[in-house]
Amino acid sequence: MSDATIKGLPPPPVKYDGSNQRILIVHARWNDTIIQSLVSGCVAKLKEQGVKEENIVIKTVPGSYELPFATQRLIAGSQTQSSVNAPSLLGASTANLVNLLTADEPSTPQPSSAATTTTTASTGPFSAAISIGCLIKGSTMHFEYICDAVSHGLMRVQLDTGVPVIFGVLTALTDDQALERAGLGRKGNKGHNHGEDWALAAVELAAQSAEWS
Ligand code: DLZ
Repeated sequence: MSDATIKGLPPPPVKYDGSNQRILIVHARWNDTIIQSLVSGCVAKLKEQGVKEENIVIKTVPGSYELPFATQRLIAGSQTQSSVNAPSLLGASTANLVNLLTADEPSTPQPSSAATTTTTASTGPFSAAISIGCLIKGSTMHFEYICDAVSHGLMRVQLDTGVPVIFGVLTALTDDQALERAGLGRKGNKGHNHGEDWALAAVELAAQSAEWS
């Protein structure tokens, strides 16, 4: 038997189709180098799975502690909007479906083209959400409290809203652990970008939960 690790996720049994999915990414801005790499890897893999660029909505919060609240509000908002404005996603012009990497901008609805519906970009329920953060242990108990709150908070959001929420939060004991999990390792091993795995999990859960419900 080789020394290779047995840990990890094998390739999915089928390739899930994300072409009709609308995916929310909410990311913290703490530990920005790592976050940027995780988000880029995640977006690239979502597109590989067929998710359209205009159906990837990215929002930011200051730190990981804010992730559960923001994720919950954004999911709930998308569900409310879609019930008010039912024929949203499929009939809407892609130009009107917000807003890749305009994270810090409020998502301003664009005027619809005459050829499409009057639906605006920001309507349509999210098929799944990916909450991304990076917690790195310091010298106090802060790390433990935030890890605990965020993991429980995000679990609660997905069970309460019925929308899959992918746990994209690195909980690293050292900078190097975090860098390796963002594909940025600096000790001769670049590691693996976990943002890619989170994208695959989101598309799979979105596809499966549509069938399970
Ligand atoms: C305060 C803080 C610390 C010390 N470390 C991190 C971290 O490693 N990763 C992260 O995402 N956020 C950190 N924060 C900020 C908190 O998550 C939060 O934004 C503040 O406590 C305000 O609620």
